Amino acid sequence: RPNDEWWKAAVVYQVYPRSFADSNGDGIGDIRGIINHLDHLEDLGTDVVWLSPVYASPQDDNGYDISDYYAVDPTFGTLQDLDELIAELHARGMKLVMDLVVNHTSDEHAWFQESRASRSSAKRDWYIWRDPRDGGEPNNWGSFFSGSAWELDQKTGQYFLHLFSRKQPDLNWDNPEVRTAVYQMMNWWLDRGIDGFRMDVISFISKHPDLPDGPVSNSGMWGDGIPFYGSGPRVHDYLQEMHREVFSHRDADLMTVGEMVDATPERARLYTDQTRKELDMIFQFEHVGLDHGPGGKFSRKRLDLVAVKHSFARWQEALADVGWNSLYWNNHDQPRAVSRFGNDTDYWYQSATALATVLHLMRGTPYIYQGEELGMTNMLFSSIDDFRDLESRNYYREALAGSDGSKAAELLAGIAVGGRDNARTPVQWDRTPNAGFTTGEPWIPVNPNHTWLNAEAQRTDPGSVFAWYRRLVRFRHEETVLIDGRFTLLYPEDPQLFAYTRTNEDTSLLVLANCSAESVPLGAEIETGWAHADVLLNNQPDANLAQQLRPWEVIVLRKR
Ligand code: TEU
Ligand code: CA
Repeated sequence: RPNDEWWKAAVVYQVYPRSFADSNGDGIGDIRGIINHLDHLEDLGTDVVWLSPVYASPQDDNGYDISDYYAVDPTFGTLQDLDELIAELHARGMKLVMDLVVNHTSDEHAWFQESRASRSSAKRDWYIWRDPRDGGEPNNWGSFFSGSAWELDQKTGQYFLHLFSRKQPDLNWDNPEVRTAVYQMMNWWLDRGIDGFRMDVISFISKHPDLPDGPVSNSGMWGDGIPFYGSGPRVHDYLQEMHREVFSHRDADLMTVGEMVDATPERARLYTDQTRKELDMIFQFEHVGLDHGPGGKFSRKRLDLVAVKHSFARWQEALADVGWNSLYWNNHDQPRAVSRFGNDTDYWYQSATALATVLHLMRGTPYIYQGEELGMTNMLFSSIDDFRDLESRNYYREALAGSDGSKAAELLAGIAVGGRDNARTPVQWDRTPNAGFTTGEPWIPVNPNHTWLNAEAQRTDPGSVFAWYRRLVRFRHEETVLIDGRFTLLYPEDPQLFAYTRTNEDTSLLVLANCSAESVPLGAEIETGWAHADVLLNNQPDANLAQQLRPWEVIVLRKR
């Protein structure tokens, strides 16, 4: 019987294929490009690769709009390339987790084509169709990508629901045929040898049957439907059914992680309690929302470290005895951590390593997003034409419409800091003109700092961000206290220090990070209590507890 909780000692590396490595010069990353860079992933110590979607797709949302779940998009390669990737990863002791995007499909999926063909279509009920209300949208829900969440189909006179773009119609999970078709597809992929799924917005699959209007905030005109589809009425039934139909009879080391925008610690306990047989872990959004301003992700406010610490501590405690956390700063939807939470100018190395450390040594499975292990930074996009992401472009268009244009610069500045394209600039492999990403024209600009910030420069440098991540990954593999140790937050109200202990019967770790650009004195209790402890990690030479923690200094100590 395999160790069914192996993923507690694992580190996951996310590949966003479009931006990882291009093997054929068309400017878009592809599966062959990933195969060519497996040494990098292996050197890091990666246990699991999470691959963002490579399925057939019109690429309206870079593959999160799937038109055929059983095919690889020619942009990324072929099914044979994918089989080769699976085999190569397995040969190196790594696993492959695929993205599962089943809250919605592409509007170009055959299911939707059939569904929209007529009101009497056998697949009409596979999607969420409603008659107009007072000649307009069936309810007030807004889409995540601006505008209404409803689109009128002229031919049949009904609206279909799309929580994301109008090219991403929502599936109707209340229809059992839909669920059977999804489970069949999942089984097909697991039979092909993949090791699990990252489930896109999976907590949105069960909508309140009445689809009531949602609350409208003062900043927007559309209502928020999350109260009626975030962890909706039947979501646990569906996940338990999925477990029975897909996972329960498999005797392999699989893992599942569900993306949940609406997650709370209480909900997370239900989703990840192993006895309930739903998911292994979830992605929650609390810590990445703390710098959102009143107008949302594109209007940011100053980050309050105390709030970040309290948030993490709450999740650590809530999932201490039941369930499990996933730990992340970054993914393909979030700005770069070192620019957002750290200091990418004066303390780039120090803050990248300090942030990595406080995250990785908590209880949970750490996720590294491509380029994070190099300390890649946000891109200073200066023109709306440089943005590729439909979320940013739609937001800009909608916010600018009706205004006299004077808001343009302010809007652009908000998108430049908060937009998803920050995470999507090409991985910086070397210092050559396109950073070794492509020999052609990259689909999105390469960050000019690749001349000094790149994998080639870091791979052999023991003082690099990459080397630091490698140490953290090894630590996760070797230290059981990271898995079973109790978490205790220290100095909870301190606005600069992020400090905590992890303790089990054998050992105690102290993580001390100065998350600021000023020096911080340490209390006497640390100096006396930990004076004889071993220094396991320190991102600056000569740790000295009697003195101050230098800007963005992190120290990890062990007592037995
Ligand atoms: O994202 C879900 C989601 O709601 C957000 O995090 C989203 O990225 C957006 O920025 C909200 O403002 C998932 C995927 O990770 C994302 O890439 C997709 O665009 C989205 O679902 C639709 O499939
Ligand atoms: Ca390519």
